[in-house]
Amino acid sequence: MAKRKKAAKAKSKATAKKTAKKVVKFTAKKLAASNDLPRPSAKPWGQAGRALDGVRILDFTHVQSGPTCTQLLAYMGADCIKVERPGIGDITRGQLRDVKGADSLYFTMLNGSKRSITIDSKHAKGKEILDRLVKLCDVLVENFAPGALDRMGLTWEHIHKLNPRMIVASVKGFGPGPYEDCKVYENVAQCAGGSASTTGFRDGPPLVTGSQIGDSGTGLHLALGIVSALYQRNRTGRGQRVLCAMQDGVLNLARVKLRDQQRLKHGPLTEYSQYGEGVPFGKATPRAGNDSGGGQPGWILKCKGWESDPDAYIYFITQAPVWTAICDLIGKPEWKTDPDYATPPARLPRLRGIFDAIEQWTKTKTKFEVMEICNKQDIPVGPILSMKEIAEEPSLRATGTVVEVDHPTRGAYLTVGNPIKLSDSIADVRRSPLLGEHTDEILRKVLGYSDKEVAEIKASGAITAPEKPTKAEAA
Ligand code: CAO
Repeated sequence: MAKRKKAAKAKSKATAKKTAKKVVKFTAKKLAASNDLPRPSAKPWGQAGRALDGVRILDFTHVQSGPTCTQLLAYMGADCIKVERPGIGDITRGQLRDVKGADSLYFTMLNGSKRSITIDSKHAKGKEILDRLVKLCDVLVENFAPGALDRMGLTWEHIHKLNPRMIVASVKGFGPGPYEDCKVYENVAQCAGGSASTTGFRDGPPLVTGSQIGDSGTGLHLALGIVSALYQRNRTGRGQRVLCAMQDGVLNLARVKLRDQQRLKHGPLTEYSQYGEGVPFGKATPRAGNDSGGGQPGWILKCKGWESDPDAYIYFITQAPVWTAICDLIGKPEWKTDPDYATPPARLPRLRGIFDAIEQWTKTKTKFEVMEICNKQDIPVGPILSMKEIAEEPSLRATGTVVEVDHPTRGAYLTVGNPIKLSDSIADVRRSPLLGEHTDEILRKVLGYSDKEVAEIKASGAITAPEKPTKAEAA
């Protein structure tokens, strides 16, 4: 009797399972039909390929701004074909060289996960190969000086005619206007984008920042433009031009300073320490030293060891909700109720004295001790980490933000992996290519040239550097 009951129970369980499966199948099928949505992948997370698999990029970038953009897209899974001038390549291969004869870190850290083909874009046969690439790629990315791409014959009209789906993405120094023809490097953009005039100390000259907000910052903007254009192409079926001017990119990152420019019309900027020091404001947003950009006052303070270690400092934010905890920590419990210190507006004119008092405490601790103690109490602080400390930080290695890759001519080197983490698209950070390393492979496997055609191309001089004349020829 018990046996029969058990069998019946098992049968009904199996039928219920089958029905549930049917319902799920039916619903998914119906959904797919009605919304034209693909079914969710059944592959485990992180094993369903990468976000930009299938996107092919004709990468005409050089130096820093363009290469940062295409490296990110390559990390996201795009097949990035970097076109370089035969025999020379991206100029950064040889700049700031640390290992004789090997590609520099300048180059290797900006061109990971890409393939390299050498093509002389001004050679007739080279132009023919490029046209073929244009037809087979989704995006052309370039950051030549204004007009250089057109001079190669790769005008928007020409590209669009060959491949109406092609997205043409460019970094230029300036947008249309009086400076549109200018060549621009990082620090020029930092200055023209409003960053330098607002960086540094009030009594010193304008300063550029070590973060490459002009180059890498604009590369990031361009990457977003490209991905958006790819998304729109799904609807329209056609490509478009994407332009990011470095001046615009820097201004976008420095927008809080344009905010402050407008606030100046209505009175002093009370969170700037200049206000507490009684120094009048001029007509433009001033340099604010290490003042916190937002409404939570902060400053960089010395920590134990500052006399010999240039990085023994911490950024300390006196966030209002944790003010009482700060008072207790630094031995100033009376400030919790003193009307001169108890409220954020009362503290604003006294910030210098407040930070001096906090520093008396931070100087007795290492920056990591301050970090430990303050974070337990939710007080926001940030140690000033040196690049040595960052390179050696195990948690950054564990997340793939700092990656060690091997290289055939220079050996292992550190690079910055993908700072954007996608749970179903795991970045595959590979070493940068040698100059022209994939020329043969791309000619045959991507462009479909036969052995005979590849031989002709090689003989034409379109993919190889011109032979150096012998002494006799030169004479
Ligand atoms: N085959 C043949 N010629 C090639 C080639 C190839 N594969 N690749 C590049 N060239 C040629 C170009 O056609 C161009 O020649 P022409 O001027 O005769 O048309 C030339 O190489 C170099 O172009 P360029 O003017 O861009 O290079 P540059 O070193 O003089 O200037 C830079 C560099 C960065 C100032 C300029 O490219 C620029 O302003 N770019 C836009 C802004 C930018 O990205 N700046 C960031 C730089 S990183 O700090």
